[in-house]
Amino acid sequence: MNASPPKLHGGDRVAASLLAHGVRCIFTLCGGHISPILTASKARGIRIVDVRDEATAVFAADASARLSGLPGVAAVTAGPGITNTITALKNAQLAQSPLILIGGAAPTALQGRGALQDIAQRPLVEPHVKRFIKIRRVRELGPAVDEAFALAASGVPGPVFIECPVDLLYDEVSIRQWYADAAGKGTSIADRALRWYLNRHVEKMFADSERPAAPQVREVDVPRASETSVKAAAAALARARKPLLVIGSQALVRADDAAKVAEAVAKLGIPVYLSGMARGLLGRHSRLQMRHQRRQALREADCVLLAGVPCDFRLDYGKHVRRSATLIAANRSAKDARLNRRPDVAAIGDAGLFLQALAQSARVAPEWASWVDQLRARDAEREVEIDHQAEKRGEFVNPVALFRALEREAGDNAWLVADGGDFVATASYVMHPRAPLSWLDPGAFGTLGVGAGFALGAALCRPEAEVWIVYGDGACGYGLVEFDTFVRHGIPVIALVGNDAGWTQIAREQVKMLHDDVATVLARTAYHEVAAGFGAEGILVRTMAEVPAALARARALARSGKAVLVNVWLDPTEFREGSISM
Ligand SMILES: Cc1ncc(C[n+]2csc(CCOP(=O)(O)OP(=O)(O)O)c2C)c(N)n1
Ligand SMILES: [Mg+2]
Repeated sequence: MNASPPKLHGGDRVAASLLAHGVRCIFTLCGGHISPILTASKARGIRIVDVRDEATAVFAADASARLSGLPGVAAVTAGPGITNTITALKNAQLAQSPLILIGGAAPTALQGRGALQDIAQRPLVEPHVKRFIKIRRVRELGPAVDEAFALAASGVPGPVFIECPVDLLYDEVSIRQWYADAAGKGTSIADRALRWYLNRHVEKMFADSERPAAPQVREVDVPRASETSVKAAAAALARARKPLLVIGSQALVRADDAAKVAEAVAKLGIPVYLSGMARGLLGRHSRLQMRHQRRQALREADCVLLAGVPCDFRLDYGKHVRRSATLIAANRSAKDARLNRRPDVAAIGDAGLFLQALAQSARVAPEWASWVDQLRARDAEREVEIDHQAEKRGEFVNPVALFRALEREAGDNAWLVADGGDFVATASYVMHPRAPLSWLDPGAFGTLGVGAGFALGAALCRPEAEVWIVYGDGACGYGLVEFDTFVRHGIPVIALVGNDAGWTQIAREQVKMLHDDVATVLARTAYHEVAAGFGAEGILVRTMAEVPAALARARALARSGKAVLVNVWLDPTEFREGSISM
């Protein structure tokens, strides 16, 4: 006898669409509202990575989007599952990272009637996403995924939310039965009216759902800067004696293009500062890349090209660039290109593609060589100062020396996730990210707590990489529980915790200005033992002498598939003196 194939339930439809869009992994924390999506995805070979906090799931989807260029996917349950994601969603929005968050919701007929976990989700989520897609019919489930994928990565990338009520996800027979039971068998007029109403409601839910529409992978809309702007920028560069290039995360949203962007930058021959996700773009040894004294270089430059970098606090709202300099801003967002300062050339479009187009027409001017040398000399001077700072010895570990050691010890395939305050800022000056996209930080939102989720996303996108989380001891507290996730899923990340027993970046200014360290003091907590408690490996380091062996051991353990936490007791340092965090 030929049994007819089982009918696809709503969860199957979502899963089939995700698969068609190339999704290989979903980050989640379970809930009855989304169970059918998880089981159906698993049945189709999509890896389900279940974490211990919904924020982690979204941070992981964010990281996976940044590294693959394809939207990352997280699924969370209705109500508190969704409210727990808000910080991570906002972080992704400000970092312009394309991700898709699938959220459960109360049954369609019970929304607003006091159902479990039922809240008005749109007003909470809508401000943080490109679109809030509310599903009302089973037939809309697959097309909603198509729409979300096209939207998330188009234009200025960002998160998209799909709200899936639970009664659209389970199989039709059960749902019809559930509504029939709810309608009861009463004979009063009210009972009959309710039955009529619910019956009509169910018919609408399943209307036209017989044959699911085939998933459609739509073209992503990639904005390109006009030819006029490319020509104007090339002409401005040709006139410049001291041009400077600053490249930010947005220039790498087309992750697969990283090598082409790097080639274009090399061809342009302009000295360059890299920030955010662009930090490893040119590898460790490029002649053109400067790492220090950016503010001074910007003041001296007569032509500044900001590729995917807005004039926000990081450029002192545009004041770092000399008034008389020609400013070229390449940005997918017209608003960001003009933020706080009107550029002479606004190239509205993908900054990476703009650099590639510009490299074809621009020519390296011979006089730039001395400008590059001048900046390089200054960079080298700063490196010598850093060496001096690394030599200082105290009772415990000097963070500058620790990162000098990590720079030597870490593999060529090291990926660095930055989560913390001063400790991380020190790393950003001392470490040389190895490859394009090999440095992940939260971005403009400055969110503490991204570490575990980012590392999870990175480790799954780059299974061959050695993933380090550079953690402040304060920051590590948010996601320490995810060592449980790393162990259960065999994710071999290495957390390097800079344990200075405090929220030092805040304490530094607070004590100086307000003479009180209240709320900034932590203990030398045994974070390595916490990780060991979850089944990972924990290593305690208290002296500089122990550092090289500890780093080597951590790498070896990670290579054998283990997650590791290295808890390093730090000495106070003046390295970050004077930098403020407001
Ligand atoms: C979610 C969140 N809460 C608070 C802050 C404010 N903040 C910025 S840096 C910092 C201190 C970080 O301490 P730690 O991670 O230990 O790094 P340290 O500065 O001590 O090296 C704090 C609390 C923030 N950026 N994000
Ligand atoms: Mg600290």
